[in-house]
Amino acid sequence: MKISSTFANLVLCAVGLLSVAHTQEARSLQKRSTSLLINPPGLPQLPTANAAKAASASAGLNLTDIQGDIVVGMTKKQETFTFFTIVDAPTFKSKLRSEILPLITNARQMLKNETQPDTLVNIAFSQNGLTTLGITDNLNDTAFKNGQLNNSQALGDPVGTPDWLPEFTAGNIHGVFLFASDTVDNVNATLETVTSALGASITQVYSLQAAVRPGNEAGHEHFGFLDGISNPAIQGFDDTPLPGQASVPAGEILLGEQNDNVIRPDWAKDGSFLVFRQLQQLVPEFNKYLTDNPIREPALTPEQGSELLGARMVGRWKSGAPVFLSPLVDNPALGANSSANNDFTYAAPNNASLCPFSAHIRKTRPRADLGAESKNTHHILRGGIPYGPEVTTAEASSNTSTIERGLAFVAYQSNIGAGFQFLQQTWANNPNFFVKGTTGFDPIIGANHGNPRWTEGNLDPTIPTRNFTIITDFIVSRGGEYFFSPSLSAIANKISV
Ligand code: N7H
Repeated sequence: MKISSTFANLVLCAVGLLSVAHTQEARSLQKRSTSLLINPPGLPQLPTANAAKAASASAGLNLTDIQGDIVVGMTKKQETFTFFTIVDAPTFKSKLRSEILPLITNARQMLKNETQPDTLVNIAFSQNGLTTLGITDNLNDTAFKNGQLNNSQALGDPVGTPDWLPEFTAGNIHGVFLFASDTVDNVNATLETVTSALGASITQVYSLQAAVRPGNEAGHEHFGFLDGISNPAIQGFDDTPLPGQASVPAGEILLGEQNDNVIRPDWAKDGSFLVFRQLQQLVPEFNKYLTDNPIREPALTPEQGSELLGARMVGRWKSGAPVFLSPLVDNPALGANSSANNDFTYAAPNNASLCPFSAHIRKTRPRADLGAESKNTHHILRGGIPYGPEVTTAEASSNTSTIERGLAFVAYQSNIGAGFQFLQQTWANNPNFFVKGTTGFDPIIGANHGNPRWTEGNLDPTIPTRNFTIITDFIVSRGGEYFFSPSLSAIANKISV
């Protein structure tokens, strides 16, 4: 990235940041004693505030300038996404600066309960939104510039996007607020504060309320699998990755940092592209498919054979234990152990008998299949959360979804083409990846425009060439948008002026 910051900009930025950080921390210091994040066994923890401070000081990363949601992962308890249109740009800018910016939560605040706010508030803008605000600089990301609707065919969504919500096809989403807390009341109160501060300068297009699943399912997505285990550690933020965790240069996630080699405007530094997708999950239909197609391993009952098929589709058991390390049955102790549950590479024996080439986690991060992890430049930081209620008994017994539920999918990266788009299009949807002719689609997220998907890749270890044809998409894209989550100084010095 080529940066041409002037001294004046830097001073403005520093002054803006200091006052913002002080206002936020003064507010939150009076408040919180418990975390607004969940911490289920098996998921990586955030670095301590001191460790992150030391790491960021040596890397020159300004954690008070980076929006907090970028670093926290899939651990929010309650979260609402509020999509909006800007109808009065001058008023919006002025309110953004005076009323909203002091509420925006930065990365450093998230590292201690005492510095966390009542409700995390983050904001991100679509290309349409930046254009509406009069920002003409090119962020140099084609996917962002064109918007997600234009990308829908390449992503494998059905032709004409019949499943997309009309709110995502109307073309008037300019931005999104993320509100996250431990209670719905906090989220709603902050949503109210923000929307009344912005008044008639925006109209709300759509809100999606999401929440951690109840009881022992906390941290598990709706199919039942522990989610958020394998997120990369950002160098300069978390310098002590867990065994098997990818450690990525900050520039893979944040614009303008090391390894972001694209030319950007200087104000874009330390922002990140936020991919949002509302991914509906057909849970009873998924379960029925597993019941109907068990792996007939002599040592297993048919129920266990169905569980094994699901685990091999994902690459992990519901507990989070990887099939590569626990090939035949689940191992909950391994799943709950974050020092061990990501400690594998698919190397030696590098074949698909332990973990299929088509498994979701092998498709989206092939580890040693590509050689050293440093050869993989396609990392994303996932920050999604489940939405919708639990499966009802009527749905379970009829094998049919009647209520919508799924994953509010969020991914951060510095380059959508190398991140989310690449994982979806070039790996998950590509039947020839990793082994030409015998791997098939990612059975979880692979998309074929609503047409049947075939998958093999040694999904059934007892019959390695068994070909599975999946007629139903267990994940249905309801649409989404590409956003840019700017640094706090960019909001202060560019977006709100
Ligand atoms: Fe995926 N699932 O429940 O099956 N994902 N995912 N994902 N995903 C992962 O490691 C799931 C989606 C990645 O480093 C796990 O956190 C579901 C999209 C990546 O080894 C589980 C949906 C994309 C990884 C799921 C969904 C990705 C990953 C294992 C949609 C990108 C890390 C737990 C409803 C295009 C791979 C974990 C690694 C892991 C599920 C979507 C990418 C259980 C249900 C759209 C990079």
